[in-house]
Amino acid sequence: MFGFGKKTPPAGDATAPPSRGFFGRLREKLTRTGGWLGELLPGRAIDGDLLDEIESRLLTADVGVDATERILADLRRRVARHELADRAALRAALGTAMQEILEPVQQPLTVDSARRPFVVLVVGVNGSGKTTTIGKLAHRLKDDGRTVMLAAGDTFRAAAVEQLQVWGERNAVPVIAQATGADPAAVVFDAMQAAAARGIDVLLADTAGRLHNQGHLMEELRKVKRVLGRLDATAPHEVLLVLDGSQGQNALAQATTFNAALGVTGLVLTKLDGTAKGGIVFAIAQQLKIPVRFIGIGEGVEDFGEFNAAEFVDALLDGHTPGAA
Ligand SMILES: Nc1nc2c(ncn2[C@@H]2O[C@H](COP(=O)(O)OP(=O)(O)O)[C@@H](O)[C@H]2O)c(=O)[nH]1
Ligand SMILES: [Mg+2]
Repeated sequence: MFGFGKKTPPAGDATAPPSRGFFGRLREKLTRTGGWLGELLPGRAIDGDLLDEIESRLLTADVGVDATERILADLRRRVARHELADRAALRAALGTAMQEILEPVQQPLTVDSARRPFVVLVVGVNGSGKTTTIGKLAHRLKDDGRTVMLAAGDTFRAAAVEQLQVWGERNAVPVIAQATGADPAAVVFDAMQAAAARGIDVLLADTAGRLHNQGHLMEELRKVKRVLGRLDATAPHEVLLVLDGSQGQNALAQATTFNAALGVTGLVLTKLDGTAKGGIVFAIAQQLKIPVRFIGIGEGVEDFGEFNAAEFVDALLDGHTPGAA
């Protein structure tokens, strides 16, 4: 087993200069200048009122009732005992409580080199960012020295195939596609055979996110999954669900549905840039406990990285320095 993660910079704190790279971009894009705490804390007494404000902040960001309760329970006890005397102490305690929820789902996707091709079936509703995620992931895998092939399993819309082909050209990776309306299971089956014949390391299979109704979609995706298993009983090796993080509680509902139908093994949360609902990551971690593999914070290949609990919490709480990258 080999991870293909880049070395992530160490998690910073509010006083450290903003680091470049993905963590810097994350800070810049995840929340406004100053972060969640910067907007609340200056000059405030650390008391029950402040905790109430933090609570509504968490709920508004769609952290969810359970995760919010869990984060605040210990803080309330400690504030009542005057253990958290200053901003730094509160910041540290809050950060720790938030990280404890996310750490269990910080599990990077590892490509098992014994499986060739290693098959990633990418699923999710229309517009969640599946095709974009495949493009970003293909770029990342290639950077890591792996050979990649894409399968255009979204045969419902002509534009979907073209969009995948653009990503294929951009990354110089082959795309296996058929005409609009073709059986997605057949497309993905052919792609897996082609990938095996060419000794490709990783096959990324795109799928439709909307059919005539949800029942049809789940049926079709189950068929795709089954057909892959005929070529290699262990395939697909990852069922990667892409969720639009700006959808808040809706994303959580989608995760529940897809997981019940397909057995999701990993999540990607996209569009965490420019949303106040990024707290949904906590609700998902608390309730579903499915590994969060990657997050998307924009449309470009550089706006994509492995999920890291400490970095995510730091970026949310502290924000960034204006003008720094
Ligand atoms: N801001 C932002 N836009 C994204 C992100 N990921 C995808 N998108 C955009 O969301 C739209 C839908 O993405 P697409 O990959 O076509 O979704 P699909 O229908 O699930 O394949 C496109 O315009 C993407 O550029 C992200 O992380 N941030
Ligand atoms: Mg698509």
